[in-house]
Amino acid sequence: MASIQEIAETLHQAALQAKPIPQISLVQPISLTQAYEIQKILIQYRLDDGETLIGLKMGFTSEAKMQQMGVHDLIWGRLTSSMLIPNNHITQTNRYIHPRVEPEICFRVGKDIDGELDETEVINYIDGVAAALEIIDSRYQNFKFSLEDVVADNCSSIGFVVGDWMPVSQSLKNLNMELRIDHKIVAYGSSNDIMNNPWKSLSAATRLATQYGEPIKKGMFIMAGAATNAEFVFANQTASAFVETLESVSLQFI
Ligand code: OOG
Ligand code: MG
Repeated sequence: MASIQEIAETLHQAALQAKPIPQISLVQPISLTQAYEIQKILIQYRLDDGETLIGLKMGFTSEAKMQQMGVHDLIWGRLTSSMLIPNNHITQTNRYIHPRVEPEICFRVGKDIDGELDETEVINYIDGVAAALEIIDSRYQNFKFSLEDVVADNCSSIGFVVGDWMPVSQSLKNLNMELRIDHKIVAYGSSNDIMNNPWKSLSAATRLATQYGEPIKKGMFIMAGAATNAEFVFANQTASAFVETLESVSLQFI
């Protein structure tokens, strides 16, 4: 049986080398608590390599994502500095294993949060809202995982792109959201597909961060989770995310 440190090291190397590994749960059972411990150790390796913690991401906040991946519980992961890719830039496709993209909403934290907040309170702690594109790249073969596997793998995170920040006065109710690849709409939904209200995802982030003792600091980004299913993306394609009333985001895969 591998220790949690060994599993974290294996996942860390898989990401660095862009080489998939077998699902942990097929080799040995791990609990959800152990999965979050593995994630924490994995992130510590990145921080030791000079990265900084810049935010949190929520996952499986929409029915579309839960159906697509067969995982039906909220998950959360950590965002580190190397994951943030500037809007309208290019990215090298061969640094990924089997990248997928998904349209999201990102929040910027305006003051430190040190406890659980409900969806009306949390608004007062946010100073910007933006459309975002997340790139996910499960370290597991065939993008297949259990709840514990995906948590240990920092929720498949590898990169994200954020559009221009808009004021929080912006209503986030019922906004059309689209994912395009090479200008063709490949998935669409609404901001309400994110827990009926994206602010609820943020409230859940404050609850989970409090539960796991991870402080949410001023300046951090919080990704609310995809509104639609994710789509594979390949070299020589451009992926974009549109959220009605927000500035769109785009990334070219070369
Ligand atoms: C896990 C990550 C889920 C989301 O937005 O729901 C996620 C995956 O689908 O590989 O990022
Ligand atoms: Mg996501």
